[in-house]
Amino acid sequence: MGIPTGMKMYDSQLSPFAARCRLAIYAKDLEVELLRMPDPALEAEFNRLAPMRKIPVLVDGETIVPESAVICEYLEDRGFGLSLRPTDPAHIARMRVLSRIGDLYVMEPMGELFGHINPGCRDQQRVALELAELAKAMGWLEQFIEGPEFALGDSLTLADCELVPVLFFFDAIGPLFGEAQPFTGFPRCEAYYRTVQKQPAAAKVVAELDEALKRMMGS
Ligand SMILES: N[C@@H](CCC(=O)N[C@@H](CS)C(=O)NCC(=O)O)C(=O)O
Repeated sequence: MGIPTGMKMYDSQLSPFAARCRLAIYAKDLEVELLRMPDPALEAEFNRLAPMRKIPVLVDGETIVPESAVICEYLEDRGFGLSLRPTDPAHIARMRVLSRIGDLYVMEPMGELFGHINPGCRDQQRVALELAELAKAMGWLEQFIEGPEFALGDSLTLADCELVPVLFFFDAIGPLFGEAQPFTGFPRCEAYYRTVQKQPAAAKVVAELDEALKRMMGS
C-alpha cells in the first residue's frame, strides 16, 4: 500500500508523457487512481475537465492539472513521499535543462518518426531529416547527462522521470528505422539508460511501456 493521496490521473500505458508521471508516482510510492484511456465511459468527464484533451491529466479534488512536467512539479509541491527535486539551485537548473532537452528536442523528432513507423507509407526524406534532428538532440543529452546511475546527482529526480520514457522510445524505435544499435555514439546515455533500470520505479515503467508497445505492434 502506498501513501494515500485521493488523486486520480487520466493515463495511457503507451504515452511517454503519462509514463513520466507514473514514474514519479511509483518512486514516491503514492496511491493515485490511474484511469486508463481511451475508455468510452470516462470520455465525457475527461473532455469536460481537460479542454486540451491531452493525456496525462491529474485530478486532485477541485484542482485539475494537465501537462506532464507541471503534474510532476505539482506532486513535488504537494509534498507527498520522497522528494525528486534537488535543493541546490544549480542542481535544480540542471535537472530542468535535462528534462527540457528530453521534452522539447528529443521527443519532437521522435514523435514525428512515430507517424512513419509503417514502411509502406513512409516519407524517406522526412524520416532522414527527423533522424538527423534526433541525433543532434541526443548529442546534447550526451553532454548534459551525468549518470550512469541517475541523470544527475546521486538519487532519482524529475529528470529521470522525464528521460526514462524518452530513452525507452529512442531504444525501441531505432531498429524500426534501420538503426540496430541506436545508442551508438551516445555511450553516456546508453550506460545511464541501462543502469537507471536498477531503480524499481524505472524498471516498472520500462516494463509497462514495453508491454504496451508490443501490443500496439501486434507482437
Ligand atoms: N506536452 C504534453 C503532451 C501530452 C500529449 O501529447 N499526450 C498525447 C498522448 S502521448 C495525447 O493525449 N494526444 C492527444 C492529442 O494530442 O489530441 C505533456 O507533456 O503532457
